[in-house]
Amino acid sequence: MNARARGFTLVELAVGVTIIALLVSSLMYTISAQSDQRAIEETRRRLEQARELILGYAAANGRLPCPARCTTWPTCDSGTYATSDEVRDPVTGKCTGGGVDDYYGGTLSSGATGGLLPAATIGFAQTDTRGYAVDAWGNRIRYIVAKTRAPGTCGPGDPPAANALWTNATNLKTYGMACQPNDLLICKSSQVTPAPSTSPSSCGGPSSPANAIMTTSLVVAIVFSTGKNGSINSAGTGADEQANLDGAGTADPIFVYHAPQPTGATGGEFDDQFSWITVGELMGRLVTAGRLP
Ligand SMILES: [Ca+2]
Ligand SMILES: [Ca+2]
Repeated sequence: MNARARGFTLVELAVGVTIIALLVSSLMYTISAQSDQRAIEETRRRLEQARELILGYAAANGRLPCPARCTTWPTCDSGTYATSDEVRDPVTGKCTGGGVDDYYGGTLSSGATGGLLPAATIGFAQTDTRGYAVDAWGNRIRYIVAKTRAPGTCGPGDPPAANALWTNATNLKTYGMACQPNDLLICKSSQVTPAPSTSPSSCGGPSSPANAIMTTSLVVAIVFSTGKNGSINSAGTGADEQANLDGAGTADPIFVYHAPQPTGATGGEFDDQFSWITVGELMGRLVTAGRLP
């Protein structure tokens, strides 16, 4: 009996093992890609649901909710804000909070307020153990709400810019449907010349194609997920993602949204997912609910 007849040679075994390894890794890759895609779709669904719940809350209460906040990351189990209720001054209607900070929730440099989706206030079901709304990766969903009006848009009796408008039912009713917001910018890229700026408020870049998706006069609220690469206080490492969670002391109301892209693309890796509410949608819902005019 020669060697060949007794079984496989080492070379044959190696080829066999390599083929099996390739099959397994391609299967694993497919499963992982499918699982990523499912999480992206689930997060998209949660953001849409959050948008609907916010609009439903507005219809019932005549105003937008304020963000929830947290002072003790990552648990949020102590401190002033240990729940996912909105944080709001009941007298002025202002969304209250500390300094210029969008990690934990606070005032952005425009006066708009960033923070976490107020899950308890709007009745959002997918939460972590502390009751905060989360995306499909378990990261807390962010919520930003405009504060003031574009000068003169409310017509006669234009309220002072310092007053809360979108989170104050009385002011919204008094000043009415012509009011336009003046805080939140959604841009296509952070990597343009001139750069996006809050003063004057502009997404910068060339005029054509414009770098703005939504200008300050259109958006009253933004809900977003920091995506798979997000963490407790980071939207990711890409420059465009970092525009969405600038961080303690530097938070500005400029946001960037576009299709996902890998590391190395202009603007860096990007996987944040967005949803927003325009002033037209809000006013339409308030009219339908009999809150306005
Ligand atoms: Ca991200
Ligand atoms: Ca920003």
